[in-house]
Amino acid sequence: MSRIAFLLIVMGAGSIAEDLPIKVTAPWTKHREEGGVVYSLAVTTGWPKLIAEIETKTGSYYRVTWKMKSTVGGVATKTPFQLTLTPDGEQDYTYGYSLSTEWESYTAYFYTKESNRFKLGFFINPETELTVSLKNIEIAEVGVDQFKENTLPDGNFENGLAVPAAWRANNREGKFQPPLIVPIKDFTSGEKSLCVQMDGAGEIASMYLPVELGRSVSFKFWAKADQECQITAIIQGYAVRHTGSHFYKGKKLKVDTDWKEYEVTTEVPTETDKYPDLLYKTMYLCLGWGKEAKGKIYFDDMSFTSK
Ligand SMILES: [Ca+2]
Repeated sequence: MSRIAFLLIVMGAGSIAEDLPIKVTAPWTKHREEGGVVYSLAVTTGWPKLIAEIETKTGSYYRVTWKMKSTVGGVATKTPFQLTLTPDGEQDYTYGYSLSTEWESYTAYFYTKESNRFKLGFFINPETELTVSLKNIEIAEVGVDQFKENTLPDGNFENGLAVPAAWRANNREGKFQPPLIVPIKDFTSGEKSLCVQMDGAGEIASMYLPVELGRSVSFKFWAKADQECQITAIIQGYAVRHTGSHFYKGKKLKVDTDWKEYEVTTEVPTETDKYPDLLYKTMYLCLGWGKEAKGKIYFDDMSFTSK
C-alpha cells in the first residue's frame, strides 16, 4: 500500500498528514529503525521535552498522531507520559496518556484559537521509572465535517493491544484497577472489550475530542457488568485549562449483565462568555461509578460523533 493511501485510511479522507519537525535535545536520543526515525528517553529527574514547533492556521483544528511504546506497560494513575501544547503568547497545557509495552497508535486533537504558532512537547513524568520511544509523529489539519465520523480512536478495542490509548483512569489515588482491553466472547462483534474492575468509586476518562460550537454531539457505547450497577456517562466540557462556568452533560444509566447500547447527547453551547472553556473546542468523555460498585464492567463499540 502506498504511503498516501495508508495515511488516508489512518487519518480519514480529506486530511493529509505531515511529519512533525522534531527537535531532539539530550537526553532524548534519535536513531533510525525499520519503519522510521525513533525518539527515545529514559526516565530522568527533570522534565526534558521532545519538541516540535509548528506553524498553524488560526481558528483551525489539528490532529497529532504518533506511535509509542514503553518499557513499562499498563495504565499508571499519574499519567507517566504527557504532551504539552504551548500556543504562541499563551500558557502551555498538558494531556496525559497511558503506556503500552508494544507500539501503539496515539492521537491528540487541538484547536488553534487565535494562535498561528504552536510548540508541542512530549515528555515523561519522572515519577515513573521507564524508557519511552516514539515514532511516526505526524500532524494533519482536520475539518468540522470530519467530526460526523467517529473521532474516538479504537472504539471497538480490536487493535490487538492490552492498553487503551484513548482512555485512562481519572483519579490520582488509584483506588480501582486501570482500564484494560480483555478477550471477551459474548459481544455482538469482535473478540475484545474494554474492562474495569470497579470495587469502589472511580472514573475513566477519554482523550480530548474535537467539537464545534452549536452542533449536537453523541457519545454512544455498549456496556454490561458482572452484576447490576449504576454508572454515569458524561460529555465533559472542562477544557485543558478551566475557567468560568462548567459545562457538561451527564446521564445516570443502569447497566446489567446483558450487553445494551447507551447514548448521551447534547448540544454544544455557543455562550463562550459563560463557558470560556468552549474556546478550546474540545471535550472528553467520562464513565464513572459509585463506591457501592463491585465486580467487572465491560464497554465496547464506543463512538463520539457530531451532527
Ligand atoms: Ca470489541
